[in-house]
Amino acid sequence: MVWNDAETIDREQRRRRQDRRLRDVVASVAERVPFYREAFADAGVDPGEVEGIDDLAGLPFTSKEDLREHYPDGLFALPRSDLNCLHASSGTTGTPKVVGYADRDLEIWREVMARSLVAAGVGPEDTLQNAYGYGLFTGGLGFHYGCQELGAAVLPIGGGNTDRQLRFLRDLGSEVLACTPSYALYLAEQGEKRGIDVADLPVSAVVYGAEPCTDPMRAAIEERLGAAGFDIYGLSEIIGPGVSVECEARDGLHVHSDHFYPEVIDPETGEVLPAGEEGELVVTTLTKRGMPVIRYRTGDVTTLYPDACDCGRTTVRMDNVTGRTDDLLVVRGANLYPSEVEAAVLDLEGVAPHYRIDLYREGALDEFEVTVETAPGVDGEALREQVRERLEDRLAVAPDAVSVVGPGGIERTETGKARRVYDHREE
Ligand code: DLL
Repeated sequence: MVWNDAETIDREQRRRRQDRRLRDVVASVAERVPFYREAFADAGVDPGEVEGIDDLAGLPFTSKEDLREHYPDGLFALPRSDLNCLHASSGTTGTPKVVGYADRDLEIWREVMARSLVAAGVGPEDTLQNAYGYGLFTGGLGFHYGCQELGAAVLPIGGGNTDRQLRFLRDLGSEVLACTPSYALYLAEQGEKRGIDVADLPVSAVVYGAEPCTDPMRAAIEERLGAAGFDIYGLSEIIGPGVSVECEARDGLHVHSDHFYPEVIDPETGEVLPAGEEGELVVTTLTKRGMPVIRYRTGDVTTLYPDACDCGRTTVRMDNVTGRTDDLLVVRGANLYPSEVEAAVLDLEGVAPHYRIDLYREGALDEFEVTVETAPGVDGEALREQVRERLEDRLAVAPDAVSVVGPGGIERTETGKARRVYDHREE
């Protein structure tokens, strides 16, 4: 099932659409946004000469810092009177990023979210328990709009309040749960603790996103909730949730590329990488009006696959995002991504899909500690040795300490995004 023809059209036809839309958006930001006018001039780009996607690589990037520098609304292409809604990032890692939506942008959001829900097998007859946070975060309202467009019933419960979540999952019998992967696992654990047979609930699909989900985490969600997991990706700067989503083949996320054009670049050189190579995802909004962005550097690491999918969609697919370029930790001079720790230990039998990394500074030296959690009934001491060996084997820098804690020993995140890294070095 697909929501609309734009997902299955011939690639050439889509390409012509993308070319036309790119010309329009470039002309529009050059006219309306001083930041882009200057950026194009600095890069020697004449907006009138941009004919289509083939010219994209010559356009300058937009970064997170650009948004922050022009806080709150310096990148808006429309006056506030023509906007319909504003969202913002939490600002926990610096100045918030504010984004603005025109009426037409909200229509696009509804459309891509309806497409995404249909890809995950959700239908108008279903009820979706929406456990993403409402408010400035785009997760709650993005899913809400998608359900309304599709005609599915949405329960706008929002994040947290686990007792109430479990109660409604049981009493309303919702077929779909939408939340972060870490919260899906937390709900499963809490349900089990309260003697609720979570796998027996009617939930048959979990649409998870907003943070990375490793394969072992996905397997745990699917097994414990007795449901299929569908990864959905997005970011506020582009639209919110609904940039890409897995279909029933669950073999990569289909990018809604008639609205959001993806490229993958080498984060060091900025060169565009060929399909199949991993790098930083860069996205251009082709149809947004309130705050279009050209070549936005997402910081997310992925790979693009243009080959056909069994589901019939002809849109390009991306790998699930397991890390960000700015996640890079430098420990005693060696480079380390948290996802490497994850990949090294989470597939060991007996390790639960929860871990944390702590970094301290002892004098001039960095100290690096990893804590993992055991599944119930596992001998922690024996596992600790296995974990240590794995990490020493696979990482560029060996941990100074490895700790193993029992089930529930690693703090869970009830609302918002899970945190894995605690860097105490600047404290
Ligand atoms: O997290 C939008 C969203 C809400 C997506 C609900 C999916 C579901 P932001 O708060 O702006 O927007 O955070 C965007 O979160 O750049 C990624 O680093 C990360 N992220 C989002 N989805 C995924 C995913 C929302 N499926 C940032 N897998 C992005 C991994 C994800 N990381």
